[in-house]
Amino acid sequence: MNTPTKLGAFGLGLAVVFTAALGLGRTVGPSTASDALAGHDQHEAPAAAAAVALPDGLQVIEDGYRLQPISSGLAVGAAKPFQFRIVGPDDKPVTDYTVSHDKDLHLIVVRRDLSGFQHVHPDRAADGTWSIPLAVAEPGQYRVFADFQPVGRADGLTLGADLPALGNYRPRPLPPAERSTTVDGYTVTLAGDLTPGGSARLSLSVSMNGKPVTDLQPYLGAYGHLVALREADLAYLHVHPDGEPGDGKTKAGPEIVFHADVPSTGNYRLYLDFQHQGKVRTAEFTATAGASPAPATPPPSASEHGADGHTHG
Ligand SMILES: [Cu+2]
Repeated sequence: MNTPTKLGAFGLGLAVVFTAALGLGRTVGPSTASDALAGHDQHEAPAAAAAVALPDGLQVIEDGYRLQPISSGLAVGAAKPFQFRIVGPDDKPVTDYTVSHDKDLHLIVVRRDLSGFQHVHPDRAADGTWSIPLAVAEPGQYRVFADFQPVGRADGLTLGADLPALGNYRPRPLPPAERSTTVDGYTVTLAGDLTPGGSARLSLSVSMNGKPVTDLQPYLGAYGHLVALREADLAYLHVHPDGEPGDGKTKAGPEIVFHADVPSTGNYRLYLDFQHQGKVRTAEFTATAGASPAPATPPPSASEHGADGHTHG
């Protein structure tokens, strides 16, 4: 074995030990993110630390609770009833829920490319079957998230399942990161940065025709509801609003403040639901935590065009 190889192997060994130490620190040591989660969700047992490390929304079953779709897919264009159950550890549909953000259960529907976001509230039948008329605009592979808290649990769960909407799926690239976006004549501006492995304070300001909107209406117990999903695996971030309507300090706009626990570097898509003049609208942003990851699809390069030209010419 020559010297450079030995050094290389030694370096690799060091890297492995260092990574393992980091991993241990993340699991055992309280990070800012898990602190915030523990404080908010009342995780009490040390055994729960490992569960906290895994972001929400990546599993169809967690702690014995399963998201069980009854519908085999989603309807494109015209709405059809979408039905599902939450089945508990006792193998029975869950019928007792703790209200969170004004509802027993929040259903998020989004295509795998992070387009076509919907945040809806199904109705529950006595037997525990959830149902809502639902349509998506375009075919593709979709992810549905059920965000709920069963009675008897100190914290909420977000379970996710993939469902198809039949047709020709043409995924769209993630829109570039931006600080400002518009929806129905409203301009929403984002301040604050996603912090990998930490809790980020995000402020979203709503204006219309250049004037700050100061009469936002409470929606789901807050002046805004924010959902944040990680690009590629659609991990569902834990986000909570800063203050609530009627607490004497939270204003009805133009600024809505959230705290988001960000599990890693990468691109995220943020969806802000806010209500004004009786209507709920959704403003969407792409935001990057940490250094910008390399683009998934490199733009066509001159050499590729050259090669193509050579083949055909
Ligand atoms: Cu909801």
